[in-house]
Amino acid sequence: MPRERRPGDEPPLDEEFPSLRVLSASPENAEVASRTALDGLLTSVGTHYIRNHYPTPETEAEGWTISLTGLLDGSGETGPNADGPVVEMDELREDYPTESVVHTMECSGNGRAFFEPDAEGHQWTDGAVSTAVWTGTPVQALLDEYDAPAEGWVAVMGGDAPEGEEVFCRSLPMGKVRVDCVLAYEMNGRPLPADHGHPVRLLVPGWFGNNSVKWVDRIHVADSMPTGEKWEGYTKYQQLEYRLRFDDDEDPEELATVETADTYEQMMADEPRHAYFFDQLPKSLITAPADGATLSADETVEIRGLAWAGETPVERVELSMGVRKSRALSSQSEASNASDDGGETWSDADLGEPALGRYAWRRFRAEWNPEPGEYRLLARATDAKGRVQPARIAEPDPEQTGIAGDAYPWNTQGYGNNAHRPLGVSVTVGLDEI
Ligand SMILES: Nc1nc2c(c(=O)[nH]1)N[C@H]1C(S)=C(S)[C@@H](COP(=O)(O)O)O[C@H]1N2
Ligand SMILES: [Mo]
Repeated sequence: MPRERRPGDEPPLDEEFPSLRVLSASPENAEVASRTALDGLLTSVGTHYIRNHYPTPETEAEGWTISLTGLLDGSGETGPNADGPVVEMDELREDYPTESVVHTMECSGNGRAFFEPDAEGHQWTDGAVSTAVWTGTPVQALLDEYDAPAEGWVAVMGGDAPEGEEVFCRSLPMGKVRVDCVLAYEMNGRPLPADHGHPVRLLVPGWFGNNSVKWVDRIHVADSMPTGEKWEGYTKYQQLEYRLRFDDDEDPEELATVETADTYEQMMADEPRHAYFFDQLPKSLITAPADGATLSADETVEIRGLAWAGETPVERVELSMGVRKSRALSSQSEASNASDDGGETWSDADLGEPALGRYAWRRFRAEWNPEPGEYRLLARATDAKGRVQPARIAEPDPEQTGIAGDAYPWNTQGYGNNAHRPLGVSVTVGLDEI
């Protein structure tokens, strides 16, 4: 049964999840330790990354309820103390339709470790991304049952904050929620494990993990996001965290309506404000060969990996095999100009079918017959909107608020890094023969 894992508990987090690299044992934060473990379309429950702001709470499905407040069931919009109808877990499972969605979930802090200078927060590298099958009740069905308005915001709250701490509350536009969001009570066909939100979590397909609230105990519907003094204790994780910010001292404006809320894309096109991390950005990972591998020069090498872009289909993955040292280079004169770190020439990889739906990553692969040498392999994804992974992270520059000059904007909290260069792998092919 789900339980609270207290510091000093046995087994420790790293023994319970040997495929994960633990960044903090309490609250539980752990990323997939090796890309080899991601080399497939689905991630097992024990390999899925975990990201918590507070320790995993002790919860039971029996007796768990979700309160519905705000513009539901004909009641008016109210504040944090509003009363409303409650839905029990049994009702959610039995009285509503059931839907499953395969979702590649990435933490918006994934890749923070590559920011220079450092960005504050856990130093996730490349393993805060995973893909699972999530099953539950479409939120739309619940909204209809309780006569929710057609527009506005749905604020979803987690039951994990200890007394006096900020509630993990996320606001989602009604449009998104009605289309595809699910109140999930199963992960990969089994009841939700404690660390992933037992007994029920919100699942926001294609959007960054921070939107998928775990341990949901309240849903509040209103014309605007919960903001301002009235909602003290509920605004931090929407208004201060998970937004693109360039200066810690600056208080971002509380952009409360659907019209005024920035998404990262609107911001790129528009005047810079403080985009919320909603939809995921295009990104790719080479999962084979492994970083640091030594390969035989006599065999064809299969390069494999995964690419995702949130709600948008991935349309193309390109590979670059940079030559750092090769037989050709070493036998040439110095005039032949040193090595190439990758990124100078690109060729298309073969894309796998989007077999698990539009919110799941796609596989890519390519065959490669290198001569002996040392190489740096890079992958770069492009999506159907024409968004391409940039090469690197920019220097801190408050003027650069979007992707420009092939660089991702440095930001104080280190969110959303989808630059391809830090994610490359280095391999040696038949070194002895050089
Ligand atoms: N209630 C609650 N929900 C939460 C969080 C949290 O700390 N509390 N973390 C969020 C973040 S930042 C991410 S990336 C995902 C991670 O989900 P997972 O632990 O199942 O991988 O959960 C989200 N939902
Ligand atoms: Mo996250």
